Amino acid sequence: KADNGIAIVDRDETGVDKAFRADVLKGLAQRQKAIPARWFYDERGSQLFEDITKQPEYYPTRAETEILRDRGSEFAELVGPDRAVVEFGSGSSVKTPLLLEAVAPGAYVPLDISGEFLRQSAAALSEKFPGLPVHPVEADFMRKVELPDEVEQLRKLGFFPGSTIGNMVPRTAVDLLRSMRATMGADEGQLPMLLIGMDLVKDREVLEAAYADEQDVTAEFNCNLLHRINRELDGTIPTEKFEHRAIWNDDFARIEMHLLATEAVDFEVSGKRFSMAKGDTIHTENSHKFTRRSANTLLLAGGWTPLKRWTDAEKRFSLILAQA
Ligand code: AVI
Repeated sequence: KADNGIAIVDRDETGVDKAFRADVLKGLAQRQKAIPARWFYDERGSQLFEDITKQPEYYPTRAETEILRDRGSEFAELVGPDRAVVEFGSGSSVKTPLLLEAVAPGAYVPLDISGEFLRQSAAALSEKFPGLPVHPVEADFMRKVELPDEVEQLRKLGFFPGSTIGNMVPRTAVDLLRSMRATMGADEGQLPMLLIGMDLVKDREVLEAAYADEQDVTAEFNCNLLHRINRELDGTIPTEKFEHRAIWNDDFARIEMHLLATEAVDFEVSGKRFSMAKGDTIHTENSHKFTRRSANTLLLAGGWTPLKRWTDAEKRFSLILAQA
């Protein structure tokens, strides 16, 4: 981290991302192998995620967009005009404009760890909303972020769509919700609001299909992690001996993605040897799903009081407005 809090990718002398290597080596050494989902998103992974959102089985993006499109006037009434919209993540080209059109903000502040994504989406947004001050901040929003002086006097509305909160275990999700409060000045007496997307518990078949589409785009997204490890960390993983699995874990109310070894395999990563028996898996992602009550409980644990909740017509996905 630089003094100003900006996250910088820390590479060794050969250009390897040290945090990626540390997470992979630690995760592969565990009995239940596991690699954090954040490492899916290299250039190819980000493109594959975009493709996933267009698959017929993957309903969350369409359902959330429907709510943003249909309920804008209701958000606007509760939120009021001239807020600084603070987006946690660099924004989607479809969802962000829908929110900004609805709430008539005084400024837009996207926060993202990747300066590249941030600059691209901030430029596209400025073009679409010529009168709107846009202040991108390159930072890790899992911690408190200093917002630009220009928005200090404006009331804040946090925006965290996509049910990305569901990719975190509850302990991490609560830490993030508390960091959001701190970033938006809740501890200094401001009363920020938060509009957050949370996917809903539903039939196992619907959920498992959303994470195992017919076209195998999600399978490719999952397997891309193995290709990334081989390419960036000198890996020898026999990728053709792994299969994608998406399984509903009912105890923890989450879809788990795994990479399953279809036969016994031995491989190296960064000079370290690993072996897996047939049927062993690498756990690559959790995607928690919520009920009205579990969503509210998580928000309350993170310091946010839910005010109002909207769902799409088929009740698959929820957007919740909360107050610090
Ligand atoms: C980014 N995140 C909310 C997606 C999800 O649904 O959990 C990531 C994803 N993984 C597989 N498909 C989509």
